[in-house]
Amino acid sequence: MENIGITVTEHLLLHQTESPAATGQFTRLLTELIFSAKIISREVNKAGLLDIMGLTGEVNVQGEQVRKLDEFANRVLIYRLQRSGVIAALSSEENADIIEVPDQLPKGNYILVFDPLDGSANVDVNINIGTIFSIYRKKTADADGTTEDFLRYGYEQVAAGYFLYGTSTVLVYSTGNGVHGFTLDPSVGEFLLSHKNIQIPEKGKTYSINESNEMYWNEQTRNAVHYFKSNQNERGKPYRARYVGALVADFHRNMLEGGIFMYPADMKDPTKPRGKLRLLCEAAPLAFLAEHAGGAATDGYKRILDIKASSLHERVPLFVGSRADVEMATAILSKT
Ligand code: P6P
Repeated sequence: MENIGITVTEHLLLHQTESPAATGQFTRLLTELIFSAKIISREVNKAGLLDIMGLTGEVNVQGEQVRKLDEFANRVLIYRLQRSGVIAALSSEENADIIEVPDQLPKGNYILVFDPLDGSANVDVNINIGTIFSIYRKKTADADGTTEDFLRYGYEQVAAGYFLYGTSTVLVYSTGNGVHGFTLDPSVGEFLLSHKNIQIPEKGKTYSINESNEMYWNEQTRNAVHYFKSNQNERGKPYRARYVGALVADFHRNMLEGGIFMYPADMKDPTKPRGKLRLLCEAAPLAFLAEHAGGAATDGYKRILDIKASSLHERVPLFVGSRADVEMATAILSKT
């Protein structure tokens, strides 16, 4: 019989014994994330045809303009995951505080952090955007999750992943037992295994950074970026610069082809001295994936997964991707 593809549920069942996180509850959680992504993907793919592009006129907790698709994606994820029966509480990049599960709905032991639509400024110009998720087990005794349940070390994650809405819709996730990619087949409405056991090349060929921030970097950061502009990559050729403006898109390319994504600390906004990216809903889940694919992730000095969140929306510098490239950048950045 021709290969009709392996679904996410089938893949989880095949690996269930190997992944402590892949219990029935976890399968339920992932199923609701996948359902949410299918709904978001449908709207993203017709954003140009509906009055769903553009801004809502509101500003979120990050001080960022909220786009209609941001808000839509956030509502879908909150609604679906609150009804999954396996969640104790949620935290969204769009919401200042944690989101509880209403008492009339069944609760579970998982804690979920997500960025509903990362890079959403790209929607209006038809460039890739993504959803990032990070999963912990509740550690407090109450049935309801508390903020304390979210202030965790990245290494405590039981799973992490992202959906990338682009030329196709892709799911990449790990429960700590390899990193696996699935591509949505719209004709059957299923994510089918397309990238089994992703291994990020030890040394990449691409560096990704917003170089317009150079005037705001310190000297070590300039030196680290200069390294990638003036040295050869793993193929003995100059590194190439690629920057989409959507973290998930840049990260996904570097995961498959090798490379380093950098968002250093900068003094562009004195209120954000540790840079723009968020630890809990961006850096920690992508660091989890990078490491389980053989890559690395630091804040320029220490392993991202060894950082304990001190607040829900804590920001952190991020250097993530091919291990040799991240180690080189970190060595240069750590020089005093
Ligand atoms: P800048 C999108 O807002 C985001 O959080 C990431 O997806 C992206 O990599 C980064 O910010 C882009 O930031 O400052 O380069 O526009």
